[in-house]
Amino acid sequence: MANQTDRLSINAQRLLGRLRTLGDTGRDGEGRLTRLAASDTEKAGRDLLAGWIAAAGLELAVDRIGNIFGIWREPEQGDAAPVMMGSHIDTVINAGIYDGCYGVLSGLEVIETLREAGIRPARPLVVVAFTNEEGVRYAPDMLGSLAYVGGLPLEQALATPGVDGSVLGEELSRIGYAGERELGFLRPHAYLELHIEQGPVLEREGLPIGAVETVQGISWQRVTIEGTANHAGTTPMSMRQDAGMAAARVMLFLREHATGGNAPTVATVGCLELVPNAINVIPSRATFTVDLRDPDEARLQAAEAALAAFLEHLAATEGFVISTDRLARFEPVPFDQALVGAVEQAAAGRGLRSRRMTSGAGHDAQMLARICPAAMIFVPSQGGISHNPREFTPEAELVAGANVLLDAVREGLRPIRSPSTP
Ligand code: HGY
Ligand code: MN
Ligand code: MN
Repeated sequence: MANQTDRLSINAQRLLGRLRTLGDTGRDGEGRLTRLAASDTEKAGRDLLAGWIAAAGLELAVDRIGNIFGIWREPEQGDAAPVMMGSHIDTVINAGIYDGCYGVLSGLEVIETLREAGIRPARPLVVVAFTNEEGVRYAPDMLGSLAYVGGLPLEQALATPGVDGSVLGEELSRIGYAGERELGFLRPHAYLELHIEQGPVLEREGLPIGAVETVQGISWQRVTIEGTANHAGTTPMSMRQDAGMAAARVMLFLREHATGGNAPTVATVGCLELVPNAINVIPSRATFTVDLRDPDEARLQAAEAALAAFLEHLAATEGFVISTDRLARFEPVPFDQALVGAVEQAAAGRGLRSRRMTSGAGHDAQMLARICPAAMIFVPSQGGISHNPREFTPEAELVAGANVLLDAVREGLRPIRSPSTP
């Protein structure tokens, strides 16, 4: 095994420079970064990535749902299944620069590093950026990778309506990323995703690497509560059917349910709209989203059932008309134990301590796990902050994570021939 000095490592400045450049793509007049799926700002990010893929000498491919691939395949590899690395470059609203982008750019960096070192892996290597991982504009999240693995029919994926009244397939055509390649045109030998943790665990334990072995379950739904508009001044409290107050009671119910026991259940109401949204009118309608998550499927189902019962109670006792729409539902996903072990070994090989852990966030890897061995590598998030412009990971930790990805991929690839490099 190579010692630390002559061990092959990624080009840190190239990776960090690209992270900054992509991180500056899609900022508004106040400097806020937002690259929602298939938007003009995301197109700018896609164009930048496609340029780097082409400049690296890889085959650039785009599939029917807009997933972007950089493929390194040498003739002697024949039709061997590739090792795939990737994540996403779409962001939430007013985002940080690392979520998703770090994994895509590190995958590209690993490929360029191996090519420049003259190392010819036994398998093709592929880097991918999946469409609409965040799910902010189009639900569900991880839509591009879900469609890729056959979890969502292409026509249904393309017809997905956006929160802004757009349609995903039309937007992909408009920005020039409705590609030709069929979904699933590459069936990976394995998939490895490097990502920031987006939570507090690694930093709290002083660990540089997380070997992710599961992703918790996710339940997204939209709730609509219909009440009765009335005058804010003249209507006695006993005569109101206030949809806004009903929504507030649902939020408090969710908070109590999630914090009541010592379970790791989490509940979030991230979107809320009141109609008619006027200062002196009792809201006739409240529409809001509920994001429930739990690493245990039975507990997640129990949380969904408790919410449904509370909504029924509200309707029965106060006469509200309440409806719900399912937006996303993914059970907890276990990753491939051998691949998780390869991550731990790659970290140890660099003298880096690691721990096995569950991902609180959803990731494309949980979809790829349906068709091939998949696992993830985490690096710490400062203060556990993410989905926030204050998202930050120190450069040394970013570089360490990318080198662990390099070694984990390399371990899995018997070189056909390699020069004197170790
Ligand atoms: O919602 C998530 O966990 C991810 O950021 N899409
Ligand atoms: Mn992400
Ligand atoms: Mn995210």
